Amino acid sequence: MTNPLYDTLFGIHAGKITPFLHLPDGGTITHAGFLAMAARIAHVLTKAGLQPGDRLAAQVAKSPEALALYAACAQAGLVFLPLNTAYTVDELTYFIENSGARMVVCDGAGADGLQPVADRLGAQLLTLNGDGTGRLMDQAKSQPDTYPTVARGADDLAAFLYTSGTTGRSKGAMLTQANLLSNARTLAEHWRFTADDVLLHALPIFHTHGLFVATNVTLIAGGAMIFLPKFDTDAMIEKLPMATAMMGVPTFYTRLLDDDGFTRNLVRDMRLFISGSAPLLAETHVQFEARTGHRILERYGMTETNMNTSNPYEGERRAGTVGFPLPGVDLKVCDPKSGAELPQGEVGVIEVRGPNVFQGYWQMPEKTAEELRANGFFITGDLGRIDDDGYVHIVGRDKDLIISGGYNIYPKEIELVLDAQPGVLESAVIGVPHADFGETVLGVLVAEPGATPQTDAIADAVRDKLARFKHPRELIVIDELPRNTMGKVQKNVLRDRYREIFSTT
Ligand code: MCA
Ligand code: AMP
Repeated sequence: MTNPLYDTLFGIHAGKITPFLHLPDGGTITHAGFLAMAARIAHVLTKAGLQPGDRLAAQVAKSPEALALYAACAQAGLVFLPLNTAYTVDELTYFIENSGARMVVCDGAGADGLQPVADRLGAQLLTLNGDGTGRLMDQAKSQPDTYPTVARGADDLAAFLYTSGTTGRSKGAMLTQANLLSNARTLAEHWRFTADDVLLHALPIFHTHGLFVATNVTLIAGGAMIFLPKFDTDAMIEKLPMATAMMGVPTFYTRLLDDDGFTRNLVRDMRLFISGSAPLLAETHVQFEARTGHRILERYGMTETNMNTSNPYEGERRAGTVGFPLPGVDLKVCDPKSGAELPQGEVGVIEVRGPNVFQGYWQMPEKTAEELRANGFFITGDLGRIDDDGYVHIVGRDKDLIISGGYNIYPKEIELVLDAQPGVLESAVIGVPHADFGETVLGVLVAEPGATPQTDAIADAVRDKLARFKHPRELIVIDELPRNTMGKVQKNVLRDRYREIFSTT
């Protein structure tokens, strides 16, 4: 194979006129049509001077063209760097600079803000709008429908996904072709995906879940996707009868269950519902089965590792657990301090090793060494235990992380912004339960002596700097933060104190 990722996921569909993408308006794009679109884009990228191994950063709305940009990067041997559409210019500047991206593709609406950044950092900029218009596709129109696939090896980098850290600095997780392909193969087989499957795809395509899990699994199996621009309960209810499988974050499931129009009859032809990215409440699992007769299959993964564990396809899908390590993945539960493996049943930090595990953080050898052991085990920072039957339970986190509607939010990043605001002595950002998003963000502030922090002005400052989903839903000023004898802020005390603050929303 000249380029395992492209050949295995995309090239195998050459000449097929079977539907690949079903669009909201009822139109379809065939496999062959999709590959032609990708080839035209790949020509544009190559003619722009991009070389194999160069990074291409994309902050674009979900569309067939956006997905074809991923395929084009694979075909042209580029490293694809997808970015959350909610990121602000401040956040994007860091990603572009840190990755050394040579090209940025963004929505036309964001181009004015990003052009000076791209110019300063020596990156080219093209636009791609949610409706498929923009400079990228204008240039692609006149390009040939086939492209000579650039030779790449399985160990070459295929993608960078940025993930925040406990220090507040985002890190570029480097994923190779082999990382992505091994997981795609394993999952397609484990979940029994075939060319007959039609996956209802409503996830964003800038994260592992929507891009690598949902899309790569469908591609490797030769199936099709109903490609919705975003999650919308009515659209899901309309399209579910045409689907055989769905993947979603827990919020998808709770929102569907909240709608009376979501009935057993709608899902009569479905064979599989998968949940991940955040804990699925056992209660949701039970309610879903009662409503639909389907038991949701929960799995567990990370940006750095793709998927690590899954409940079984056949056999008991156990609520409140993430199932068993996937074939080829070694998983152990270790003492957080010593790193020693703990006896089965005890709670500790989950470590994983396998062909799915990333290569490290881009240009951050120290960070990589802190989390990726020399023996190949990655320290996930998730706290878990393995029960008597071998099911893995995630019971908490050793890392300071909030997961809101499936998006990861690192409190440190927000605290750094809050701490810099006038009148703020210090801050603590915590996750509190939220009916829709699972968890949401609460900012707790302590005033400088004699000062009164202006929470509205502070909220404005946060808005300029950080993506919307990271904004504290509320800012509270208190006299002092609870601390332990070592002086460390006791976030668990704050979480307990405010756990019901959004209980009615
Ligand atoms: C949108 N908003 C959010 C979120 N999403 N705020 C907090 N958390 C969120 N997740 C903001 C909106 O900008 C909006 O702001 C307000 O909240 C309400 O928006 P709403 O219309 O209700 O939201 P939505 O647009 O319907 O989106 C909610 C969503 C979406 C459908 C749950 O967030 C989503 O698709 N999440 C999936 C994330 C995902 O793919 N994660 C996988 C990561 P305003 O108030 O200004 O209107 S990969 C991963 O974690 C690993 C590898 C794994 O295991 O999969
Ligand atoms: P990310 O860094 O965005 O890839 O998010 C990965 C994190 O999401 C993991 O480290 C877990 O904390 C969490 N996660 C993913 N899947 C699950 C799940 N099924 N149950 C609980 N947490 C999960």
